[in-house]
Amino acid sequence: MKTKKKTAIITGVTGQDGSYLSDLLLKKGYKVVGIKRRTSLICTDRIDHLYDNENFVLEYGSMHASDWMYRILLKYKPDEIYNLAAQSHVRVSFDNPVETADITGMGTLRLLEAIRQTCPGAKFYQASSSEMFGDNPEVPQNEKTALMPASPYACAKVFSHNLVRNYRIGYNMYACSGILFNHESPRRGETFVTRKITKAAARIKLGLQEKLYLGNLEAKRDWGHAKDYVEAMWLMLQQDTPDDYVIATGQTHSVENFLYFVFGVAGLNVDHHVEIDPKFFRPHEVPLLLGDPTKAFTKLGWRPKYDMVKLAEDMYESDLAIELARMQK
Ligand code: F7E
Repeated sequence: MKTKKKTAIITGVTGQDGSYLSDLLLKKGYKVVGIKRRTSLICTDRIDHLYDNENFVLEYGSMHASDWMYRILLKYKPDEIYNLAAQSHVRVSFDNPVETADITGMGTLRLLEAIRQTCPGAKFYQASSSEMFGDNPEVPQNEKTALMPASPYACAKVFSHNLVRNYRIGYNMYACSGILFNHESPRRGETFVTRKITKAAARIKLGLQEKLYLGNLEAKRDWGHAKDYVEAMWLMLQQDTPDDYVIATGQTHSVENFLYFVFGVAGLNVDHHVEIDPKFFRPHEVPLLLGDPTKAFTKLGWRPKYDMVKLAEDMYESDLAIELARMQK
């Protein structure tokens, strides 16, 4: 007997995680409905390779509104919904706190409420974040660590995180939060610090750029590869009961370490090319993130394949190839 193809809805499908999750679910035989907000400039680079895939559909929708949510949920009757849409840049959230709270916080409430009213049996994944631990000095951080958000972005993520628990208990919905620590890749946005460093190193190496300006080099992050982390998202929705999980590598490195490692791989001298610019500092910094993924290891059987070194090499090699290809055009 032929089993019915599963349907998944992914908000934020044009982002790093949305694109890797689409790749993964399509490979597993899902139909994927990707939601993107309308922009006058086309920004679908990360999913352009899926354009001809008959199991991949794009629909418009903004987290500021909910009319489309009811329409799309009734139209596709999804088995799984992954809420990856957000204003996800922490520094930007200090400048645009209201917009961030509306997309990253209220957007989740709009979606949960639309699911509750149209398809309460669907499984829901929420992209929670290690930023929610904020400046809590307790390490390593696990699912029980107190949340002390240190930015409008993190406050909005805490709001969403609490809602997931509320809908799970209050309405018996299958709703999970993945508390994902920083995850990067060659598809990472260019203003996040890892990609900023690997892209600049490639451009400096090729003589296309002289200087790289950075902010706080002392901050420490637990960096993993986004490709590994989307597998954890999927695993969370395949369990018998819904729950929240920390997804991390269990290793932490400073921004300075990451910078020296990448410049070392490129054969570049940090002192010649890197300068500190106060505009990249944050009003309230998160100094140290280090995750304890024991629960995900034991309950989901999840393991990351990449550590910081493999991740940084992957990103630098990709940026070098991109810049070389641009030069040859
Ligand atoms: O900053 C420091 C900065 O912007 C990392 C998002 O995906 O992960 C991400 O949030 C650290 C911070 O990521 C620059 O002060 C120094 O301490 O790469 P980032 P983030 O803020 O940790 C979490 C898990 C999320 O959920 C978020 O959505 O690097 N830093 N110099 C800098 N950061 C940036 N962006 N640019 C600099 O020049």
